[in-house]
Amino acid sequence: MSEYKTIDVAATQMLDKAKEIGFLTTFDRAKAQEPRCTFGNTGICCRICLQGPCRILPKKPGGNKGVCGAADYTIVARNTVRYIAGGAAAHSDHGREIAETLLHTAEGKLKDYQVTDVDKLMYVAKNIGVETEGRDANAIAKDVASAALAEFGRINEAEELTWLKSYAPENTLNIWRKTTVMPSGINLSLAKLLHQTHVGNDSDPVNIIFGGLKVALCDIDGQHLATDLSDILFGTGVPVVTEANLGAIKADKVNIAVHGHNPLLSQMVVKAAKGMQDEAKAAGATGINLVGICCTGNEVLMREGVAIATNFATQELAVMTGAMDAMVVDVQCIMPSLRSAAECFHTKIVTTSPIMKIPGSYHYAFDEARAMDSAKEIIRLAIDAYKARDKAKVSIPNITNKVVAGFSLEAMLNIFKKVNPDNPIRVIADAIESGEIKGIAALIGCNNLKGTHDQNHTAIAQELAKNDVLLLAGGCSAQAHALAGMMNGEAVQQYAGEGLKKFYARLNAASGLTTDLPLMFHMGSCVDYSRMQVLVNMLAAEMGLDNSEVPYVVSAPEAMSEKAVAIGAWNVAYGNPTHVGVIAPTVGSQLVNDVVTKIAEDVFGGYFFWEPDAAKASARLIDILEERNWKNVMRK
Ligand code: SF4
Ligand code: MSK
Repeated sequence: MSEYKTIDVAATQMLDKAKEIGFLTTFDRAKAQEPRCTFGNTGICCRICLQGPCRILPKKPGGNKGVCGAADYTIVARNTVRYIAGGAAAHSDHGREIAETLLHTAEGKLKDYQVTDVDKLMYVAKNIGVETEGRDANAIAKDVASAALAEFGRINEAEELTWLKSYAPENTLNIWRKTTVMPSGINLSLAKLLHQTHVGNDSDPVNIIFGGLKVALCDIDGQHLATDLSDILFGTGVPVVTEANLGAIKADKVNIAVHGHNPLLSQMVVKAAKGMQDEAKAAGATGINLVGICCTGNEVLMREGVAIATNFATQELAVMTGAMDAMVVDVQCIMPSLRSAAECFHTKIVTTSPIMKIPGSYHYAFDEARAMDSAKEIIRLAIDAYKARDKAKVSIPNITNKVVAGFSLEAMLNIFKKVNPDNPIRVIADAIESGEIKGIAALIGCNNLKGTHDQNHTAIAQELAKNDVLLLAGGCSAQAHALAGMMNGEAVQQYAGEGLKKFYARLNAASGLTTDLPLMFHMGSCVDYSRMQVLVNMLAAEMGLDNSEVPYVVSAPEAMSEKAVAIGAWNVAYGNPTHVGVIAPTVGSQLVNDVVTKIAEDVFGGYFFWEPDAAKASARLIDILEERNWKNVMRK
C-alpha cells in the first residue's frame, strides 16, 4: 500500500520524486488542511456579507442564527446554490465561447475553423427547429449558433431555453414547469440566483433550492450546446484506441500536454503538431508527442485519439517527469501550483485565456482569428523548451494501459445498429428487460483528495460491473478507469459479471471494430454528460417509462468542483438517483439535507445520497437499479 493517497502506481513513483526534490504537491497540501473546520464542512458558515463569517453555534444564546437572523437552513441552502451558480457559469460560458466561434466560422470570419460534421449540424438544427431544407451548411450553422447565443441573453421569462425544451421528454418538462424551475435565459437565471441569495433576501430554503435547480438546468443547457457545437466544429467522437498514464509522456519527443476544458485551441494544437514534426526533429527530438489532462484531454481523446497523461489530482506529476516541455492550459481545473512545479524543471506553463492566468507563467493570448498560427507559436515555445531540458532530471514511469474510447452517443448507436439495424436503442432495452444487465450507471466527476485518488472510482466500477451493470464514464472518472487499465476489452473479461459478458459478446461479434469494446463507454469530457442524459431519454421512450423509472444511476465518487454540484443537481431534476462520494456541506441543516436526499424524489424522482465508502455506495446503487427493475415488472 502506497504511503500516498493514490492507487496509481505511476503517481506513487512521481510522488517519491517530488519528495526527493522537496516539492510539496497537492497531496501534501490536502494533508496540511486537516482537520477541516466543522462549520465549513457542514455548510453552516456564512460569508455572504461583511458582518460574517457567521457560524451556527446552537449552544450560545443568540448563536443559533447569523447576525442577520439567517438560520442554518438558509445558510446551507444559500451556500449550496451558490456552488451551482459557479458551476453553471463555467459550463455555460464554455458553451458560449464555442457558439461564438461557430457563428464567426459560419460568417467566414475564422479561416482555421470549419463545419466538420454536417450530419450533426443537420441533427441539431432539426431538433431545435432551424430550417435545413435547401440551405447550405454555413447558413444553417449561423442559425444554430445564433440560437445557442440567444440562450444567454433572453429576458422574457415566458420563453424557455431552446436546448432543454428540444431534448427533454414532455413529462419531465411538465414537472419542471409545474415546479417553476424551467429557466428562460442563462444569464437571467444566474443573476436572479445571486440576487435571491444576497443578504436580507430569500430565507426560504425550499425556494432557494428551487432557484438553484433552475440554474442547474441552465448548466445542462450550456453543457449540451457546448457538446453539440463542438461536435459540429471538430467532429463527433468515434472509437479510438490509445494509451493512458504517465508512460504516455515520451523521453525522446517534445512533449506537450493540453489541459483544461475548452477544445478551441487544443484541436488546433493537434492539427498543427502533425505538420511540425520536422521542426521537433531539427531540435534533436524524434517528434512531437501530445498528451491530455482533465477534460481538454478527454475532448482530444474522443476526437483525435490523443493519449491521456493523467487526471485532475495528479496534474502536477506530469511536470514531475522532467520531460514535459509545455503544458498548454485553457480554463477550469488547472491548479495554480503548476507554475511552482514547473520551476523545478524546464517546463513552460502556457495560459491562453484572458480569465485564466497564473502569476509567473507564460501567457499567450489565444486569438481564434489566427488560431493555427497561435497553435504553431505555442508548439515552437515547447520545442525551444525541449532544447533546455535537463536529461538528468527525466524519469518517466514506465506505465501505460490500453484505452478504447471515443463513444459519443452516435458511436454507441452505430454499434447497437449492427445488432438491431431497425431500432438500435432496443439493444439496451432488451438486455435490461431480459435481466441480462441490471441497468446503467454513469461514472462521472472529479478527484477529491478528501479520499484516496481514484480508489473509489475504480472500486465502484468493478463492483457494478461484477453485478452486471452497464457502465458509462466521463470526466476525470473516465480517466481514472483508463489510468488503471480498466478501459479495454480485457477488463470486461476480468471484472464483468456473466450477464454483462454475454451482452458484450453480442456487441463484439457485431461491432466490426478491430478491438473488443471496453468495460465502460467513455462518452467524453464533463460538458459531455448531456450525451448520457440523451441516451436515458431515448431508453425511457423505448421502454415506455418516465425518466425517473429507468434503471439508471449516477455516481460521482470524488466530486470536487462547483460544476460537479451543478451536474449533480440537474441529474436529480432529471429523475436520476445520484451518488456523491464525499459528505456534502448540506448536512449542517437537517431540513436542507432531507430536501435534497429524500423529498426531491417525491417531486422529481431523482435524489442525492452521500456515501464515501465504495462498498456501501455500490451496494446502494445496485439496490436502486434492482428496485426500479422490480417496480417496472410490477407495473406491467
Ligand atoms: Fe452573517 Fe447574515 Fe451576513 Fe451571512 S448574510 S454573513 S449570516 S450577517
Ligand atoms: S476536469 S470538473 S476535475 S471531472 Fe472536467 Fe475533472 Fe471535475 Fe475538472
